[in-house]
Amino acid sequence: MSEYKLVHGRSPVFYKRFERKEENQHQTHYCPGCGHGVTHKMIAEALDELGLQDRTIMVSPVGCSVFAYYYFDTGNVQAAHGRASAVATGLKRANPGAIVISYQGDGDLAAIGTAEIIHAANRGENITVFFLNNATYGMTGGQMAPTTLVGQVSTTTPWGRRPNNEGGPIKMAELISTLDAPVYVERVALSDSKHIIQARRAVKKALELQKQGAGFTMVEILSPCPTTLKMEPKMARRWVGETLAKEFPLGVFRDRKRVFEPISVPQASLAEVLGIDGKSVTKEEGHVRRKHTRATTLKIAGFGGQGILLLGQLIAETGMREHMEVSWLPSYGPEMRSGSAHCHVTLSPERIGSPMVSHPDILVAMNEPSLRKFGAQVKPGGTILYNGRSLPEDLHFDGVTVACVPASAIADQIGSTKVANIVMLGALLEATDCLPFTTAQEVLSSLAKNPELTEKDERALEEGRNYLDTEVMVGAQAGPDGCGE
Ligand SMILES: Cc1ncc(C[n+]2csc(CCOP(=O)(O)OP(=O)(O)O)c2C)c(N)n1
Repeated sequence: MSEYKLVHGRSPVFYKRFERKEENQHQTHYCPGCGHGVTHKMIAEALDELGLQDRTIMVSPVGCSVFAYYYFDTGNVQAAHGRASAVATGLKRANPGAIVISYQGDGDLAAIGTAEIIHAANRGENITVFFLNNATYGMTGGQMAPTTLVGQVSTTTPWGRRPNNEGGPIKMAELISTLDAPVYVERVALSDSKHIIQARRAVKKALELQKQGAGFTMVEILSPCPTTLKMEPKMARRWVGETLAKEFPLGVFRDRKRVFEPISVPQASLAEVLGIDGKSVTKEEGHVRRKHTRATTLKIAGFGGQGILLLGQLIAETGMREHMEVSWLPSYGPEMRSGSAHCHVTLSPERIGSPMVSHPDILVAMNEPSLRKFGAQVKPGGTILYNGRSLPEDLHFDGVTVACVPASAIADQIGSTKVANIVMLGALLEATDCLPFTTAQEVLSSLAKNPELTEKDERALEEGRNYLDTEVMVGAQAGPDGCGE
């Protein structure tokens, strides 16, 4: 009897066990006959054959492609709808040794993410894009996609797509290959075994080119979505070959060497531009780094026009000059003035994972609505600075230190309501000791443009600090100051 060898098995690039409910463990998220499963397999096998698993980062955006992170035992990053190629750009630039894959559907890549893909391709980012074109919005139940065929019925074109109303199908492979930078663009189809073998070759080639640092590569994969087509899997495959591939011809649209050499920015020149010395900072070098052993998080909130975002930037800049890792995340309404505005700031001795601050150590509330909205979020032992002479009668915050500073009134006395945020900065530095006062003074004077306002800023910083003595601290408990010790 001849010996049998197992030739088909689960690729080691897939997790051994998928994160699914127990009763669904035997199946994937994908519908029977869906092209995503086949494409996953091709990518996993190619990564394995090229020995790239440990260097790979998959970017999964919104759509059925999002499920990729349940299957690939590689690095995984989930991106907002359409933003995968922009996120992949950042990942690749920060980790040039990584193999970065942007895995996108047609709604994602050719509708909401059109700008991102065009510009990533035009810059010649050294990433690989696998573009799954199933001519529909699969995940949301079959709305028209940019690649839906003329006459094709979808939930948003029940009469069939009409080019004079909805435009015609967008041919991304052709469009991308009009740009100078892409090195490899091919369209393949999952219509039958012969074409799947061709698709497999294209997938592997694109990854191999990325491994060589060749430049931007994209494979458009025509794929069946039996569920939205309301067809048996076999029929859906045939439809891909006989109907979809007629509108989207298969073939290689670009296969050539890079026309632009990749730019490499020497660290020194970047450092010069940013006005920093370019050396990495050791823990011993930073005074504050040694003092703080954990991150200090702040939320600064008020209304537009109060300098809320600027106050956050000043704090972040001061932290930066103290050799700390910093982040600043603004959030504001569409109105420039009077709408609500807040920002999240983190000062940390270590790299910062996320700039979001849900429970701050310190809240600066420049108006009453902000105090009501964010006050309860402050961590126990933290600090609230409130722009007012006293707290509203119905508000009490247990376990936190509250400092009421009439920053707007003080600013008015100085001669400009605009400097209320700087009064608060002075008070904040005094109340929490989280950054040195002298460094904040330096930051203020280095940003100075208008001498009259500069003088007011300096006074405001000083008066904010002086105002804050122990008498205005309500509910203070000795010790915690909201800063990492
Ligand atoms: C910003 C945003 N807009 C819209 C949606 C809703 N949405 C979820 S999936 C999807 C369509 C995805 O279609 P496609 O990229 O073709 O992927 P498929 O599911 O067909 O693989 C949409 C519109 C969303 N999640 N986020």
